[in-house]
Amino acid sequence: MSKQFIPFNKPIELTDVEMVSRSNKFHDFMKTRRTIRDFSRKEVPLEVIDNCLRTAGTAPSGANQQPWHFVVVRDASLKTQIRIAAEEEEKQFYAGRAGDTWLETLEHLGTDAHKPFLEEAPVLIAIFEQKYAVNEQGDKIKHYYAKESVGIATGMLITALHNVGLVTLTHTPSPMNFLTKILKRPAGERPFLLLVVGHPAKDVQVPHLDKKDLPDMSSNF
Ligand code: IYR
Repeated sequence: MSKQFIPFNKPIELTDVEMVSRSNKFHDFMKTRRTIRDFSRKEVPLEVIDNCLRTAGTAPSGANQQPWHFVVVRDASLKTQIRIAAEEEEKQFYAGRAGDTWLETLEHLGTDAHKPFLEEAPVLIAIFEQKYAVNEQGDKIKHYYAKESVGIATGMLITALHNVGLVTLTHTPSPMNFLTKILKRPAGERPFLLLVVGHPAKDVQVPHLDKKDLPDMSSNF
């Protein structure tokens, strides 16, 4: 593809004071995001999910290859199939495959192999990383920094969903190959994670967690 450049119109122009205020407000809002493991069955408009996916699709990616695919699952029988397959993997995970150290590290979250949210939540978004694309001649086109790119897009998706008051669970049953089979995805794609999306169940509780303070996660020179 030949090089083509167009003018960049800076979308927002703030003073330093306005930037401080806006960054504080955004942080105050983002720190209210919590991972939720108990969902209500209340539906979510598809248009909202589509718009949040459009936001995810604005993410930067290696060579702008956009190496992601999002499968939105609302169909009850597909959700049941996913729950059955995920719980099968999770049973083995919690019965020993994880190893004692991993299970001890997880203990404070109170998770187990039981995953009712996979049927109860109105929307599951299976996120796939495209390791390569296949062109019309059938050649494989390698994607660069695919994992980093799909990770960034997923973070933006989680942020977009939080912005409309929905809650999410980043679920990573391991291994996740069953998603490729159930959702009939092509060979160049690997399941990246399963995002559970909806409204929280009534009176849901969350673990009391601390986030790192700035000095514990950043430094200045
Ligand atoms: N995938 C399992 C285990 C699990 C692993 C991590 I790392 C977590 O932060 C939470 C759970 C499960 O979903 O239960």
